[in-house]
This record gives sequence, C-alpha cells and structure tokens, in this order.
Amino acid sequence: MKRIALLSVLFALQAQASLKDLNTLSVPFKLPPLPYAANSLDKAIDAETMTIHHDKHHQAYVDNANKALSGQKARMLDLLQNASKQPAAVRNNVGGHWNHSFFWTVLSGNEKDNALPARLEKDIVTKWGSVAKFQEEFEKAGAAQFGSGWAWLIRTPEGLKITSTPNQDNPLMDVVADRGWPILGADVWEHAYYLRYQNKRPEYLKKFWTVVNWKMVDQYDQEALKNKLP
Ligand code: MN3
Repeated sequence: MKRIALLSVLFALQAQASLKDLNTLSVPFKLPPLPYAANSLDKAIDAETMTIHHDKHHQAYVDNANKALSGQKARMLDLLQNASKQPAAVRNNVGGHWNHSFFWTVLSGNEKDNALPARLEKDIVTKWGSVAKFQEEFEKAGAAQFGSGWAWLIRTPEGLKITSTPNQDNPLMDVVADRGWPILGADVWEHAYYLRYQNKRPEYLKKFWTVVNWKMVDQYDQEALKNKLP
C-alpha cells in the first residue's frame, strides 16, 4: 500500500508538466517516464500499445534526435521554431520527442482529470457551439490527416483552433500553416491504435475522449494565454 501511495505522489508530481518544461528541454534528450501505469488508459488504449509506444517508439525518437544533434548545444523550442532549416532527421525526431512528451501528459485514466473545467468549456462552446461539435471537428481533423500525423487543439492570438500536422511536425514549427501553442494533441499514427482498433482510426478517436486529461489541457491553455507565441 505504501508503495502505491508513493507512486501516486510521484505520478501527481509528474503531472505538473508545463509548456515551458517541454520547450526548454535540451540535448541530450532523455525519455521521460510515463506519468501513469501503462494499463491505466485501458478504457481507450491498451497497455501493450502504451508500452510499445513509449518504450520503443518514443525511445527511438529520443535516441535518433540525440544522434542527429550529437555534440551540439540546442534547445527544444529553438529547434522546433527553426525546423525549416534542420535536416529531416532533426525535424522528425525532435518533433517526435516533443510530441510524445506532450501526448503522455494530456492523457489520464483518472476520472477527476477527465472532467472538462468550466473556463475552457466556455471557450470551446463559444467557438464551436457545443463540446460535441468541437469533438466532431477534432475527430474529423484526425481522421482526415492522410497517413501518419497528429490532430491538435491550439491556442492562437485569434483564439482556439483545431489543426493537424503530418509525420512528427507540430504547431510550434515554422513549417506549418497553423501555428500556435498546442494544448491538446492526438497521435494518429497507426502505432498509437492499431493493436486494438486495426484500421479504424475514427473509433480510436471517439474513445480518445474518455482518457483526455482536461485538467492538464486547461493548465496548458492558461499558460498559453499568459505567454505570447515565441
Ligand atoms: Mn506516436
């Protein structure tokens, strides 16, 4: 029991992630631990998928980013904002490291985290008319992303916006049309859902909502609102 209590405390501390923490990561990058047990998202994502996704896929992005940047002193946000000037290996693997480090934190199997805070709900309803309509649009963005990529909810100076990016690009990069602070992201690469959902990406995206850590998304949004896009 004590061990479980200690783990819960560690997981709670881990959940205090911030955009600033992610953006100030520097070479050499390290694989962050999953902020919860691999089986804790089972209502949407099975433990085997989570384990392979984190231990193999994310680890490979970290290793390959370090290899591509070996000997360089570089900071995460600078690399992303100058993605257009980077070799493909840097753009893809540094993007992969940021995206996955972020992705783990916007998921939670804890029902308390799954509730949408009123402040953010109000902004979503103002923009899309209802939370259901927002979810539908987000799912569409994810389903329509051809091949591998990500669906995003971003905070821009004009307000909230849904967008998607191919491969491991993200809305902080200078190569994308819609730039903004990511506050929620859904990995729509097949490796994120194939074991349970096979080719049915729309079904994975529907279940995705049951494990969204809205508490964290709300925190990211409040941080984004306070910080001008760099
Ligand atoms: Mn992935």
